[in-house]
Amino acid sequence: MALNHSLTSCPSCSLAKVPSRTRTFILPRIGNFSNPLRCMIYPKLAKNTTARRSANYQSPIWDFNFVQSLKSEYGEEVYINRINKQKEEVRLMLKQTVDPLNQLQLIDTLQRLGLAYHYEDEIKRVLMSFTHNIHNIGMREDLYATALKFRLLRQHGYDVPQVNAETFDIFRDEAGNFKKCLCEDWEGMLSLYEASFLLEEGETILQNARDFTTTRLNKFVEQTKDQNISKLINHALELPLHWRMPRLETRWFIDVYERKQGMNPLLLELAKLDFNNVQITHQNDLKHMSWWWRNIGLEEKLSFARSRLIESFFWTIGLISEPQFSYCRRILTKAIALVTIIDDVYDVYGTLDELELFTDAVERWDVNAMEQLPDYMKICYLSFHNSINEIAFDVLKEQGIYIIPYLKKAWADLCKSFLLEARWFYNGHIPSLQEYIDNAWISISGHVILIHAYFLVNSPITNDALKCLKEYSNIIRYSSTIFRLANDLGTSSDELKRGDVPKSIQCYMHETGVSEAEASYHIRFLISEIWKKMNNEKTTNSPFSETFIKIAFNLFRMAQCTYHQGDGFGIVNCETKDQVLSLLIEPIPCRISAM
Ligand code: 0FV
Ligand code: MN
Ligand code: MN
Ligand code: MN
Ligand code: MN
Repeated sequence: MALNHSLTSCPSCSLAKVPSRTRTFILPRIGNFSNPLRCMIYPKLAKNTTARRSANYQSPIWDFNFVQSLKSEYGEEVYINRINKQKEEVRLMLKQTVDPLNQLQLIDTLQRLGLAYHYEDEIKRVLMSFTHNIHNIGMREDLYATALKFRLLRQHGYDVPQVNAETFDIFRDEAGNFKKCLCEDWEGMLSLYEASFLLEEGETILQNARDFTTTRLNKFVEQTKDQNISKLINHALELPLHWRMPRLETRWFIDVYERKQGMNPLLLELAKLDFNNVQITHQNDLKHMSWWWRNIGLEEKLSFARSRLIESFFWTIGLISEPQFSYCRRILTKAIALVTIIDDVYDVYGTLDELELFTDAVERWDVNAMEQLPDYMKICYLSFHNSINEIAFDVLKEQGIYIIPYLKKAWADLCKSFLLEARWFYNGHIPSLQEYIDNAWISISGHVILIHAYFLVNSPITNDALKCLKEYSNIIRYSSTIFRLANDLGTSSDELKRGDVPKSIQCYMHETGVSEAEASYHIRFLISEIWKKMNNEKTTNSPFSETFIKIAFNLFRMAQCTYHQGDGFGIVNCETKDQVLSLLIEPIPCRISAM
């Protein structure tokens, strides 16, 4: 079955007179990876004289001793007691708030302050009441309230229609345009802007809302003299809430909330204390993983490759930050750190002969297959093989489920896709964008991360979900594809310089003759189109748990966060460093008020 979806053409590229066949973007095809690539084992291994590429990656900036020395006072009993007491006060507040708009605002604030995970059931109950019309009286003409309600309901998986007497119709004129008189209501515009990013495919009213509010908010920012308002709007225009890494957004919002008029000091203090408390759990996870990384020794043995333990762990915070998911974070850190090393083996260091052998060994999942590998690959293979088998052992022991076939398939598909890229590189082949994406949505490793995550989030494992995992169902394909495209936007210029396959931008330029700027625009356009398909996955029946779906969404958010200003993963002295500091290293100063 092919998943062909014609998309509206990218405005930039249609201007550039791209032949019409290239305007149809086809998402990754199912079935590509069920036929194993034939592995040709070359008889001779590379000689010592092999010329190898180098990526000149920087050494890690966070050292083992520094990580082990992390300490925070916010785990002391006095803080924990305070959190527990305040948590219950807020629970009561949630129960006693009855005004619909206040309810919505409280939920939004709790989410943005990173506190919503304490109140999942309560929040569900309140939102459920908003699906009954009776509850909405009085809010219909308030753009801010209407858009906020729409966003929260969609965020929580309710399939609220875009066209509906109670949603946005009232704000549009007879011609269907949003009314000009809305423009002065910046809070309403901002609320509609954020809501519009939950649009699904074909929802033109929301697409119009997005274009309209983007233009108007940009104008508003130019004119306003209020620094605080500009700051809020600029932050939203830079990246919408729905696209942001949740934990970073929490850290940012706590500061914003502190300066907000009419803020609730109880919520503020709880947010800070809870942030600091969760940070301690993250620090412990990190210390644990830093021991593992040191013991496994790949940083020393494979010095050509990126050693990115902290950055890998930071990624897992982006995927799932709640304290109860330590085990999931730890295992995903292993997967990401190992993918990174293996990616460098394929992209930078290995010869084609060696890569064929390595791919064969992973497909066979057999330590005997190691014998043919050069020494540097032996250590890489065995540490990888042992680490992944250990994960499977834990799941077998704890849950009684044998997951090797799933893990093995995910890693073998990954290595086969790496190998295909290496072959393209050595043959000088420049694929079409479609041919490239059919492979590259796998080579970005999103499916590896998601498949591991599925078995680690403690939701019941079901046959339906297993089937979807095996077939790489839509949600896995979409989030991996946008992860890939975002990575290409941030990393391909360096990759090309060091020698690597052409990435999406270059494939598209080669195929259509457009400029680099136009090709980048087209790739951004594709990302936002696929994101609409992702949104649809949230509101359709899915065999996956909410937690798993959240991780799949966060995969893209993390990619956005990592690559929107370049290669935030490979390059160590960049924005990621400050983000690591603010989430993992520095607590939020907080003196607790009188008890
Ligand atoms: C991306 O690096 C990267 F590090 C990968 C695929 C490993 C997994 C990493 C994360 C989840 C952050 P690079 O740009 O070299 O990847 P490609 O696929 O372009 O070689
Ligand atoms: Mn690479
Ligand atoms: Mn690669
Ligand atoms: Mn890349
Ligand atoms: Mn839907």
